[in-house]
Amino acid sequence: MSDIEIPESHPRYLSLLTRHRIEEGVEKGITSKQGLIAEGRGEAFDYLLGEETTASADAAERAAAAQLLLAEHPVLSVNGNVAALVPGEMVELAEAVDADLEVNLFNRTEERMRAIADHLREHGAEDVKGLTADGRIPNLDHERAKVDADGIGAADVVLVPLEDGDRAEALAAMGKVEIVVDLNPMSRSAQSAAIPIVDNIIRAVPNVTDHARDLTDATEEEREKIVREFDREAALREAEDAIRSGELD
Ligand code: PTJ
Repeated sequence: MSDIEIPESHPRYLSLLTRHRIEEGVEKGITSKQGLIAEGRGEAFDYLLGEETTASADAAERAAAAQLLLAEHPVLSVNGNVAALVPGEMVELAEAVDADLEVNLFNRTEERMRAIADHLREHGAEDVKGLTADGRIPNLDHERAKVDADGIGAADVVLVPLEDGDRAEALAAMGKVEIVVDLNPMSRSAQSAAIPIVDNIIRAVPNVTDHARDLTDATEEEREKIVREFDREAALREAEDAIRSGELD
C-alpha cells in the first residue's frame, strides 16, 4: 500500500506506519487535514503510554466486545482517521459482532463520505451507512448532527473511535451506550463514554474482535457480568496514572 519502505526493525515502526497511513488517507481524500493534527495528539499520548495495550485497556476492550455482542443494534462509526488506519479491521469487527458500519464525519463533505464508503467496500464491507443522513443528533449544528435514522439514529450501542468531544457528549445524552477509543483519558469523549478504551485504534480494534470471537459461545449472563464488572472510573484513572508515571525510552 505504500511507496515508502519502513523497516519492521525500526523502534518506532508502528508509529511511522500509522503516520504514513494517515498521510495516504489525506492524499486519497479520505482523511481531513485536521486528521493529521489529531494523529499527532494521539501519538503523544501513545508515547507516554509506552505504545502498548495496558492491562486496563485490555479489560475495556473485553467489556466493549461483550457490550457489542449484547446489543440489539450495534453501530460502528467510521471517520476519516479510522478509515485510513483500520479499514479492514473495522469490517472484521462489524462481522464478528454483527454490527452496522456508518460513516460519520466531523468535517462532513459528500466527497469524503463517498470516498470513505468506497474505501470500506474495497476492504470487504457490504453495506455502509451514513450517506442517507435522514436522522439528527439533537443539540449539534446541522452538518455535524447528520446520521442515518436506521443506523446511529436507531442504535442502542455505538462505537465511536477518535470522536470529537461535543458529538460524543451529544450521543451519550441521546441515551446510547457509548464505547469510545481515545488515547487521551482526559478528553471529553473518553470522559463521556460508558466504556472508554484508552489505546491506539490500531491495537484496540483487532483486540476487541479477538475478545468478541472468544466470547462467541459465552452466555448472556457471562457477557453481562463482564460489562457489569468493568469500572469506567478506574479505567480512566489507571490510564492517567500510567501516563503520569510512564518510564520513557
Ligand atoms: O474525519 P472527520 O472529519 O470526522 O474528523 C476526525 C477528527 C479526528 C479530525 C476529529 O474528530 C477531531 O478533530 O478529533 P479531535 O478532537 O482531535 O480528537 C481526536 C482524539 O483522538 C484525540 O483525543 C486524540 O488523542 C485521539 N487519537 C488520535 N489518534 C488516535 C487517537 N486515539 C486512538 N488511536 C489513535 N490512533
